[in-house]
Amino acid sequence: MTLRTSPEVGGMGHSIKRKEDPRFIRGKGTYVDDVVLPGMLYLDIVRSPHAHAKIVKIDSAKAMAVPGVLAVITGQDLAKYNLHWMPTLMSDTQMVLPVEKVMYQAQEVAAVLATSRYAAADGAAVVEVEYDPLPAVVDPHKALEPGAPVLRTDKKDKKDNHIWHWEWGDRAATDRAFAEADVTVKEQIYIPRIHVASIETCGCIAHFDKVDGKLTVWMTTQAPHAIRTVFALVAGHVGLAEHKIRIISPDIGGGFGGKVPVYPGYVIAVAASVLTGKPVKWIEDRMENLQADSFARDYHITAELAAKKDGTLTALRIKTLADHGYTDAAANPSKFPAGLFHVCTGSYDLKAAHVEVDGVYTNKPPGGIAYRCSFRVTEAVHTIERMVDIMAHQLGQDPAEFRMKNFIRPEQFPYKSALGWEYDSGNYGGALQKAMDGVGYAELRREQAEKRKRGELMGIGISSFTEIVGAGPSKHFDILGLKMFDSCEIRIHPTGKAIARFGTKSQGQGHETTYAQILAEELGIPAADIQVEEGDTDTAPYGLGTYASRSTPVAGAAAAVASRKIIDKGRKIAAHLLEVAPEDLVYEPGKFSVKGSPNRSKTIQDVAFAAYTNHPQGMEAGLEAVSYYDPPNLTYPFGSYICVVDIDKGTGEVKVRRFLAIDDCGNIINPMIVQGQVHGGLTMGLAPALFEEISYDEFGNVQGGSFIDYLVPTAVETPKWETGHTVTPSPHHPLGAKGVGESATVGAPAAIANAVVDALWHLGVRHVDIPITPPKVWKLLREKGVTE
Ligand code: MCN
Ligand code: CUN
Repeated sequence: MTLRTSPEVGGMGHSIKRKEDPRFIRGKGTYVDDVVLPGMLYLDIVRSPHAHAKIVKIDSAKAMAVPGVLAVITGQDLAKYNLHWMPTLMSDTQMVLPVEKVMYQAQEVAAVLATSRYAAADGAAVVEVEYDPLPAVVDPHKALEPGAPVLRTDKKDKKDNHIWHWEWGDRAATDRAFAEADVTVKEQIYIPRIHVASIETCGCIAHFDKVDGKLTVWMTTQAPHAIRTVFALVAGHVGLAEHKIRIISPDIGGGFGGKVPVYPGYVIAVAASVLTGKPVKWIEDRMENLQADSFARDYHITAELAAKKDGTLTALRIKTLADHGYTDAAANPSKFPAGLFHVCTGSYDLKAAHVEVDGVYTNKPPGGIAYRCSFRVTEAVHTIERMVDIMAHQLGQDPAEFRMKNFIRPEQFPYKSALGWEYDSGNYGGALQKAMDGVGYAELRREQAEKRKRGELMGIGISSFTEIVGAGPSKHFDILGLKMFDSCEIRIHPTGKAIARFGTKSQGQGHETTYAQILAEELGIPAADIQVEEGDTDTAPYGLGTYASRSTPVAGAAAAVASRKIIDKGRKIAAHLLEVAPEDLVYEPGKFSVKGSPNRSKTIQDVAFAAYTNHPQGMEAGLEAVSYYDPPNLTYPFGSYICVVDIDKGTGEVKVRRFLAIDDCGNIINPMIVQGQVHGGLTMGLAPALFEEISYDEFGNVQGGSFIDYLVPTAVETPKWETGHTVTPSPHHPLGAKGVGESATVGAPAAIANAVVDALWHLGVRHVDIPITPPKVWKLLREKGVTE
């Protein structure tokens, strides 16, 4: 049997010759798409051309006549097992396959099961579906108007398209502060719908073994344990109990938040495997991935900021419409339907703030997942950084000085924000100063003034963001009731080598390296002697997975705590070997020695051997520990980014000339990995700032559903990133570390947008919505009377 790589399923052509790769073991691939099992069947999915339509009839006859096609699965088939609907992570409901109507273009309508990928595709092409189109609701504002068609007719008592209202903060105090303010600014900000475009699309191989009654699913998931539990809860009634489900998440080719939800394809593959007893593979192609998987952002924001004459900020007021598509499938902690959006006071000492968000149904794919953003933090950062910039310009003050004046000062930490967060540590002025020195801020401003005289358009944009990552303290954070702790289990073998397993799941962040480093530092065992494993629910301890940059803040802390448990036991064993009291020993990584006689010592390897060969009587043998770490607080990484742009008056093109990112993620475990995370994150921040958007026409037809018009930046469009850091440790994390995986994506778009507006402010431009494309800028320039 040949390897099935993406090109043959219409993927983006990343055909790596993995047959020669020694890691590739038949049936145990490194990527989900590599898993090849004997007798494997393939799924292809029939998708709706309509955004909203009744399904009148599905005719499978022609498809069944295609050689190799075994079955056409419809919603009616799943309904027999009550599997046609499933819960979303936000306790809403979504269709696996529709019975009555479809709710967005490219929604799954039926699935074709066949003996080859080709036969499945040929079958899917000839399934005949008769639709009765219904009016599509595309604009979330219109969705809320009286008389708008009610979309969720499956919900008996639902009379409108409003999902939830959520608000936070002191409304009265905020209103008062606005009434008393000398200056206020107000802006409409739209943060468009975008899509994670990870290298590998989503997919799985589900294998139900009829002999032992066990289901194994190789799956592109960022949260294997949570998925196992969800599967058990959803399919328990058809006999899938949790101990009979094994989720394996191998290399998944990038996650970025898009591989947190459960997609219908997974469920159909599982159902098909349970029914046939054969392994069933489902891998989406690129267009399916872009058009039908969960999206991010899509926030329509009205923001207001108040200040005193001297430029002291006083209050923030925000109202937001959140377009969730046809179901609220956000991957947010249960308590927070708008995620952590209420970190929107950012890096500034604002005394009053109030934020409201309303979730709305429309005829679009479900969401919103985060896309390299800790639960709506990108939206929050973009809003506050744009607003602060507008206020600074409005007051005629330098945006850097203005920020310096309004930052939360280092001595104010731990700082309680007006919206209730307790920021653990920060030095915002330090990071901004370092960025300003690094780019030569004063000189750039001089250059800008000169260029402006000559009519050239150059802008300097700043983003001094505060992130909030590491969910989370279990008293506030859960997903579907599962508390958001995370875990590390360490076993030291008799010869002093170790295996450590985690509840998280790397998608390219290098956990194998950085976790081994943490353990090596704590235990004094060389990193090369430590095997790090994640992503197999049969072996790894339970954890909530990798997203929201929580691995270092939570599982990284668990690694330190579990190591320290090992050391505690090791100390007793060493004391026994050295015939002294445990208190008489001093520990340095890898070695216990007697106080005052450093020559009398035992290494961690001596201790490990003794734990199995010569442990003290009365003590349990072995050297193992596990930690389920519940962080006392989130971590608040931050940074200051400065972007310099030149705008071409003829074409409207924005050229990022320089971009300097100063990040602070507390103590750094691995500088190279952190730099890599920042580089990747910056490119993923550039993308929505200048290129990426998924929009819909009035009928709900997706625009931007392929790489022809969903513009992912390549190396050509990406500037040379300059990076640096400051170090402000987290006071509550055992290693003083904060997360960093999303900082750059969160912080970068505002720096770019601010730079563009900075270049155009003197022309009367106050705000430009991202993506800031050449046609948008060209049109704006012409409106302002600028010609070449
Ligand atoms: N790190 C470090 N020192 C610190 C903080 C982090 O050395 N003070 C290292 C960590 O040990 C880890 C990496 O940096 O190896 C990222 O750590 P962390 O910030 O804890 O984030 P996670 O590991 O939880 O990764 C999640 C984050 C998210 S949510 C998205 S989205 C994203 C991101 O990581 N998706 C990615 N970066 C990605 N990078 C790749 N290659 N692929 C993805 O899908
Ligand atoms: Cu926010 S996208 Mo990441 O959390 O997987």
